[in-house]
Amino acid sequence: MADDLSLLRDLERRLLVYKFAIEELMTKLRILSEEFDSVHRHDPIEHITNRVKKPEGILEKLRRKGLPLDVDAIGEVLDDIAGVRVICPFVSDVYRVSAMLARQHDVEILRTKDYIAVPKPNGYRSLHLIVRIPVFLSDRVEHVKVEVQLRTIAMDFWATLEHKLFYKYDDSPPADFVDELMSSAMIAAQLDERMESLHRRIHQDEARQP
Ligand code: 0O2
Repeated sequence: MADDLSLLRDLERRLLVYKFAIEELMTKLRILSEEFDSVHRHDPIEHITNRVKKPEGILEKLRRKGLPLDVDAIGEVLDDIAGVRVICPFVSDVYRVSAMLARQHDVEILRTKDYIAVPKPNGYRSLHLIVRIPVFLSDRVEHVKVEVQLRTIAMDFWATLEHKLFYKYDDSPPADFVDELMSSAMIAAQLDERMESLHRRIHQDEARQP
């Protein structure tokens, strides 16, 4: 227990650099959002949330996965200590924001998981990027990993409610529950397609206007 307390304290100190990495990424995303809106009269970002994983959550995950309880190595073993979630109006915006981030020289894309192209078996859709960005401290530069989840409003609606509902089940939920979740995910995907098509038509009409 005493060991846990000192581990949690060390973790707390270690997490500061992840807060800085999130702040840097938030600034980058806000700039992209405002600049794109001003040039193209369309903001590809609806809103952004972020979180640094709590020390207790990190400890629990390390234990659950049988990973070493080494505070200095947590950045090597966990990719989601810092998390940023970008909610976009349309699916095309998800890929647009991801491409704009990838073009920045100080943003290194370490891994991409495209759960939009290939949704998870339960229907979960989102684009996940593990990025690494430099954080300039008083005496050194740290290269810090951040998990960026990009999704549409419809994908976020589904994922938020699925998370709430699923939490009640320690094991797998009943089969009819699974089917219902999957079919709601398909409805959300159809909604995304229809809204995307309206968006495309409106922009084509605007481009044709003298
Ligand atoms: P929280 O509370 O959001 O942080 P990992 O388990 O992270 O080591 P994995 O499985 O490769 O590695 O990660 P993946 O698939 O990239 O998913 C990580 C995060 O994506 C999750 O974090 C969720 O935020 C989100 N996610 C993935 N699958 C689902 C899903 O089926 N439903 C919902 N609602 N969200 C999902 P955490 O840590 O699980 O949760």
